[in-house]
Amino acid sequence: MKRRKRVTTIATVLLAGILLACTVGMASAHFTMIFPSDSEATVWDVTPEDYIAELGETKTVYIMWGHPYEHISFDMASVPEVSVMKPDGAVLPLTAEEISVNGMDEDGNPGTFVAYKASFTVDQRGDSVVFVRYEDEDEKLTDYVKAVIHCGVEAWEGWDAETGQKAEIVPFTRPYGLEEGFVFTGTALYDGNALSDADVEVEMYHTLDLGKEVVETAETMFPYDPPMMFTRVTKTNAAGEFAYTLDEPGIWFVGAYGPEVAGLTQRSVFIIPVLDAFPAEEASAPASLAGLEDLKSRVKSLEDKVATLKTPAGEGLPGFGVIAAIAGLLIVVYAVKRRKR
Ligand SMILES: [Cu+2]
Repeated sequence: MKRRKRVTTIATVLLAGILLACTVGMASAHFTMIFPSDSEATVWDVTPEDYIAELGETKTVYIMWGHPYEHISFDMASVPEVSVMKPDGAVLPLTAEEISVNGMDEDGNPGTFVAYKASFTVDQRGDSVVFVRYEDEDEKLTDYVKAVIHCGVEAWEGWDAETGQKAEIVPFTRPYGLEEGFVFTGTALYDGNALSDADVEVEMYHTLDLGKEVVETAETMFPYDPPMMFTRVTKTNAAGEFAYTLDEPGIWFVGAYGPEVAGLTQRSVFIIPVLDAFPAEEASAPASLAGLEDLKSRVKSLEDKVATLKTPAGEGLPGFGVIAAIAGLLIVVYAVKRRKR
């Protein structure tokens, strides 16, 4: 018995050591980011509105490689293949041009990183699907990434298009007009077939300052496993379907891990911009609630006053004090009702 316990303890210590070694330097997941930002200088200030285009507008998408949640950047190790599928289904290959973007490396040092950009003109109303294939030998990943650029009132055509990539997420949920707290659902495909029982990682993008702050908070609050807050995980069912609640406004990444081919894991990624709650919640709500409580307590004290003023039975008409108190009570009740509306 004793010996068995000792063996178990040694095994536990060894396992803990191995786990720790794995965790160091491996924080959240790598993702290929497709950001249709306003300019090269403001590439990181991407908003959900950047995924909206006007007819005739030239959109430039910036393609970066890194950990979106922590705002950690890595050089892109190969040239990404970039294309756009127009609302009518026509596919246009785009030219990827190398750029360098400012960022922060794994160790928290500022630096510049190899990234790419590509442009196209939005010449049809509807949804243009930008799709990218990027191979990273170091990370042993091939990413097949999609982002939707929407154009036109009620022109909700094309967002669920299949581009025919080797690995691909096809959404059930229209990926725009989504608010924080909405659920995103889709199917992961590999070679055109359902990718069943696959890990799906879900991660939100942060700007540099916000990323640093939120990572620090997570490390303080969840020291036993901070990355569990950076990268959320769900799975696909037998039909390749998955669902996840996107609970904060911002740019989200959803990636389904497919099979390994020649040592590289084939992953499909979908990028989803999420808006603030609409309509905006009233900031004054707590204040008016406090006011309501105050009125309630005043009603209560007036009720008490009326009770004490009440004349004993058979002693004639109630006095002036009672009438004044009742009148006061009615005014307060009226005020409360108005506030409640
Ligand atoms: Cu990573």
